Amino acid sequence: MNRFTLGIALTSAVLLGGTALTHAANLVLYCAADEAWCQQIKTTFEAETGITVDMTRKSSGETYAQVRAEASNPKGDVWWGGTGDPHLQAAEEGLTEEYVSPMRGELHPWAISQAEAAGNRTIGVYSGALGFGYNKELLAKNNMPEPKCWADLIKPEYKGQVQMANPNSSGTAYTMLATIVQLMGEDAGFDYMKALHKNINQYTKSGSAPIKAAGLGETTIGIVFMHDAVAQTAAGFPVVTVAPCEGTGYEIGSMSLIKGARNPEEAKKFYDWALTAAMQSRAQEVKSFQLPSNKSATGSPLSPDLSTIKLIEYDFKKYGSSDERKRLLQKWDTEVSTLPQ
Ligand code: S7P
Repeated sequence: MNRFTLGIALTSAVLLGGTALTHAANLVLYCAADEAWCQQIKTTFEAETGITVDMTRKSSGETYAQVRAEASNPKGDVWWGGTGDPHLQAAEEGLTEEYVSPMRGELHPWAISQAEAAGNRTIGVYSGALGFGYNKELLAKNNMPEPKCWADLIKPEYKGQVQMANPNSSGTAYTMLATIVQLMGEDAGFDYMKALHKNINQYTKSGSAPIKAAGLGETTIGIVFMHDAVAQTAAGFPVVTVAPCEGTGYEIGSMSLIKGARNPEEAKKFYDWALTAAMQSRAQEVKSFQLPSNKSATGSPLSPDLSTIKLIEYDFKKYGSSDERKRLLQKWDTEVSTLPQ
């Protein structure tokens, strides 16, 4: 190589290197599960692919609202996790992209049904049942009976002792509202929510916050997904998990590609990766005890066993539809949240 060709080769290498740097692969991830799990996903995906991830953690309802607000100028690429209802609503509103992953054959039927219900604009990544948890030390200290059923939570002895999230921001709390309506019928369900309101000490923004507060002794009871209550016990807090005696609803935590994403190739790469057994098996390392959607993923022995819990036939299509979700939330806003306590 003479001096001239060497010069060209070096210049090209510098230019190519520069180009590679300025176009560094990137992915904007909206993550709606627990913060620790979202962080684990970000760092593992970065380490395994070299793709930099810009991750924001928000609750399910908030993430949906953000995706909707940004629809004319999308900033996010993938929306991973959070309850399935807002993912279904986003699919119906054309906010998310159709995609059939080559990983699909490895998933449980419930994860695929979620995709089919949304014209392949979302897919199930995990599942878990709704319930509540309580702080056994506080309960004993205040001589309160052990709550076992939804019906117990509206008893006067629990006044100011129950915490749940606001269903507008939280997928957990929306699942609770939709569960109560499906279990009791709409009129009786709203009467229940009004009675429960009298016992609520705070509506939090995030769905898992009430059981974290129970663990710390800031509330006696928290209405949450059962896996979030189990996580507090696993972390050493005096929390007992309850599967309500009347039966309960459940979630299909979902993942969607955002329509008009700026990094569609990286988004699909993430999507396929997030459906692998290896990725899903790591959730328990950060005390996320949902049931994985990949049939070969290793779940935790601490995960609540859905086959032993009385589950309702949760109508995901109806309660994830745009009209129904808006209608129920509006009704809760006007008829429940404004009531005096
Ligand atoms: O913490 C895990 C988890 O319960 O959080 C998700 C939840 O939708 C996000 O929190 P919000 O209730 O605040 O929306 C659930 O999907 C998940 O199981």
